[in-house]
Amino acid sequence: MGPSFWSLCVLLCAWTWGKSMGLSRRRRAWEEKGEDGPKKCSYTFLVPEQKITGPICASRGPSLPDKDRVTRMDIADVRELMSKQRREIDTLRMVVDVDGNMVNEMKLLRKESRNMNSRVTQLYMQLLHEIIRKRDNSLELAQLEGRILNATAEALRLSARYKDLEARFSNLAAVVNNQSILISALEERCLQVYGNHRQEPLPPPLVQVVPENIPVHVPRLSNEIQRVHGRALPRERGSRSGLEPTESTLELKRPQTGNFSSEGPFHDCLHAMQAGHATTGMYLLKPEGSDRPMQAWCEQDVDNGGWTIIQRRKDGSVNFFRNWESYKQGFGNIDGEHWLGLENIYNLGKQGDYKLLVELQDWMEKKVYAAYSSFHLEPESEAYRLRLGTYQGNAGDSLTSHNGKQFTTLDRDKDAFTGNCAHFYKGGWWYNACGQTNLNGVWYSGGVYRNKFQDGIFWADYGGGFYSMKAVRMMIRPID
Ligand SMILES: [Ca+2]
Repeated sequence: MGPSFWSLCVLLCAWTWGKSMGLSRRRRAWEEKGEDGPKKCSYTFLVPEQKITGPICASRGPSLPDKDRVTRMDIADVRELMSKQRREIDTLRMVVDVDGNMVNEMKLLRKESRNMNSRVTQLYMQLLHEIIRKRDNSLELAQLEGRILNATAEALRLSARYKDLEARFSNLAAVVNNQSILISALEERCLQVYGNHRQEPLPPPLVQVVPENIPVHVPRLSNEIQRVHGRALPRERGSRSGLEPTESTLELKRPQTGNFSSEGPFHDCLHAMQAGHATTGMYLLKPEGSDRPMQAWCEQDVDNGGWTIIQRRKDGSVNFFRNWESYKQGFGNIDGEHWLGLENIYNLGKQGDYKLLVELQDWMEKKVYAAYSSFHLEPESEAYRLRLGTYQGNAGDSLTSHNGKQFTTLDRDKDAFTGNCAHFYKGGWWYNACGQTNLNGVWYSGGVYRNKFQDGIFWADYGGGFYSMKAVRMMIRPID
C-alpha cells in the first residue's frame, strides 16, 4: 500500500469523523427534543497500523459505550505506567543485584566467621593445654624444690656429722700419740727396772708437739694397712719391718718422659730461666767452682720460678735410709723422689746468697710452706752443717731447731743425741737430738702412723710427730 492510499484513508476518516461529529450533535439535539433520530448507520474507521508494545485489551463483545472506549490518552497513560513500572522493575533488579552481592558478602563473612570461630577454638584449646602444662611444671618445680631442701638438710646433717667425726678423730689421734709416748716411757722404765743387758741404745725423746688440728684424710690408712698391701708398694720403699739401710748410691738417671733441656750446663735453675728456659723440667747444672756437672729438676712455675729442687718425696718409691756416701752424692729419680746430694747442694749454695723453700702437702691435698730467708751448707769437713735464715710461712717453723747442726747418717753420727738419730728416724738429716722434722724419713701412706719411733716424714709444727706428709719438696733459689 502506497502513501496515496494512506492519504486517501486519512481524508476519508477526517470526513467521516466531521460528519459523525455533526450527526452526533444533531442526534443529541434530537434526543434533547425527545424526537427519534434518523436511521442508524454503521461506520468503518481505518487507522494507521501502529506498533503495539504493551498489552491490548480487545473485546469481541458488543461495542463498548464511549466512556469505556480506549483512547490514545489511555494508551499513553498505560505506556507511561508501563515505562514507570519498567523503571521500577529495573530499579528493583538493581536492588536485587545489590542484594545478591550483599548476600554473597554475607556468605563470605559467615564463612570467615566460621573460620575465626574454629581458630578461636583452637587457640582456646592451646591455651588450656599451656595452662595445664604450666601447672604440671609448677608441681614439678615444687617437687624439685622439696628434694633440694631435703638434700640440703641431708648435706648439712652429714657435714655436722663429719665435723663431729673429725673432732673425735683428732681426739683419738692425740690419744694415740700420747699413748705411744707413754708406751715408750714404760718400755724405757721396764728396761731399767728389769735390767736389760743387751746394751741397746736408748731411743731419742719423742716430739711432743701435737697441733690442735691434725690433718684428716678419709679413708685414713695406717701403716699397718700399708703393710697388708705391701706387695703393691715398691720394693725399695721403706717400711718399719723390713727396712734395711741402703749403701749404694743411685745414679741420677735421665727420666724417660718429661721435660729435658739439652742445653747448659747452667749455674742454677735461675740462671737457666734467665737464659730463656722458663719450662719446668730437668736441666744440666754446673755450679761455679764445681768440677762436675749434675742433673737437677728446675721448678720454673712456683713463685716466679728459678727454683732448684734439692729434695723431693711424693710416693715412697725411693728408700731414704742410706749411708753417708749416698747422701753426699745424691740418689733417686730426678723426675720423682730424689735427694740432690750434699756436695751438689753445698756447691750450689756457695755461689751466692740463696734462700730455701719447703713445700709440704698433707693427705687432704692441702699445701703449706715454710720459707727461710737464707740457706747454705758448710763443706764436708764440717759435715755439711746447715745454715738457715729467718722463717716465714704457714707450716710452722720446725727447721730452725736444726739450724747449725751437722748432717748425720746411719754410718756417721754427728747429732747431739747419745745414740744415732738416723737409726731411730730411718733417714739422714741435720739431726739435733733428734729434732722437730724428719723429711728424709719413712713415707707412710695415709698420714697418721703408729710406731715406736717417730720415723715418718713429719713436720712437728704441722701434724705432730706421728703424722707423715704425703709430699714434700725442698728447693733453693738465689735471693733477689
Ligand atoms: Ca749422736
